[in-house]
Amino acid sequence: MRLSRYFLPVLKETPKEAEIISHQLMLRAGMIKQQAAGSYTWLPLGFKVLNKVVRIIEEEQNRSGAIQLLMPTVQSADLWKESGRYDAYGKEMLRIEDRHERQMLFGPTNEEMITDVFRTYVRSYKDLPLNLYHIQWKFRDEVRPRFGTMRSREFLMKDAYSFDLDEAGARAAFYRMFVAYLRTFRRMGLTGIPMRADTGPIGGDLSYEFHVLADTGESQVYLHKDLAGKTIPPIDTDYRGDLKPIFDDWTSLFAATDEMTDEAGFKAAVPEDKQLSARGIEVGHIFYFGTKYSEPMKATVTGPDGKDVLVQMGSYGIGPSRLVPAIIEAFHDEAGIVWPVSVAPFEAVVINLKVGDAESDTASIKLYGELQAAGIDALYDDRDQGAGGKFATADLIGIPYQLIMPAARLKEGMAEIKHRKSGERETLPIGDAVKKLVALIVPQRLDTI
Ligand code: P5A
Repeated sequence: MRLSRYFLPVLKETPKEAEIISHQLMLRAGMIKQQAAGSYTWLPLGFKVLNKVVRIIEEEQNRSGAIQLLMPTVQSADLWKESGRYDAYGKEMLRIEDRHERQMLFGPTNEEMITDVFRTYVRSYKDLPLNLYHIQWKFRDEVRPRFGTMRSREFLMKDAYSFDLDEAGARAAFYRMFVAYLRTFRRMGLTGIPMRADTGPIGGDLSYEFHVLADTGESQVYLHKDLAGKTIPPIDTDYRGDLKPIFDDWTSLFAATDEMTDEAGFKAAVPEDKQLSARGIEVGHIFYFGTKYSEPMKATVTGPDGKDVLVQMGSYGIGPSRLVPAIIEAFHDEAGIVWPVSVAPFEAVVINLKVGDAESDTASIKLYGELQAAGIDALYDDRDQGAGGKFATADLIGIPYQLIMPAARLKEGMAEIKHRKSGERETLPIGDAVKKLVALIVPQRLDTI
């Protein structure tokens, strides 16, 4: 992408309405624009990051055996009356009436609709286990939408739904998704810490929220220190085998939100030198709720003995549009965002310091082309403006590597690579720059952990 032809409305000033750093930086870096309370346009740079987050989620969901489909945003109230949640959901649900005066709603979640899909097609236990997911916009009329896309009214969710014959099968599905979540967050450079949590309006008795630690987090969380940097054991690429040991290992260490414990309970459970009381951002939430929906909606399969049994269900949510600011909360400095390579809007930027100078233009365009040919997601800053502004933009929008050729260096056949994270600059022959960047970038894509 040539920056002179891109749409990147960066702001010089920090907007006053933004209280937390991620919201400030998303506005300043031209990633989002507010349209109404809790509703945002994803501008090109923001949309590019959102898509990278979504892609990682898809890869890990697919790898775990979940199958992607797409359900509508607007739902019929009838399904929700069947499950009994139409009245129970309250004011968070945006209720709509169509021209025929039929009651509709903008979906806050999809347990009812997926149960309807399931009961329409699945008849036999032989079709189980099944896990279906989609990535679709949701609407919740939050009392306090705030912090930009962190808590918005319209937001993107990955929601998966598992169907099993019995509780043992449902638990195995739960463990599979649990491990997929650990891996998903790790691939974004984060440690997603599972916490016992309240099930709220989704229901059931088993649920874990995944939190990323950040000072600006909305939740108070209490955890065993060792969870913060815990490793995830390698698994079979297709998730065969028993994943309960990984679940047990991660959940044996204390971690809970303040909905589930208080300071006293926490201090009784964890040795003093291992206590970590912190703020957390909830980036995912997984539930096992058995027959809560299959029973009222009559979703059954024929079991091995020929008798009908209610299907056992769980649901598993991740908020991609919340993850983007959560990642920024974790990775930024005074100059701006410091994206991990795996979700960076561009992996490298070629900064032409002398646009219009034949030598500089030729060298920059050549390097930009070579980076693209090598599969690097590259940006070319070909704007006719001063070096200071170019460096400031590259730092602000957080591109992990900047490739620059100051005029004096160019004459010697040399270029510089600036590492956004450390600030380190290294000088190398222009001919080695692309190879060097590929060697730096490719392992950090984390697509094979
Ligand atoms: C699980 C999937 C559910 O809705 N039903 C389907 C279950 N869970 S949840 O915890 O209510 O939401 C799942 C994740 O969605 C994100 N999220 C939000 N993101 C931005 N703004 C919001 N207002 C918002 N509400 C929920 C969170 O990441 C949450 O973990």
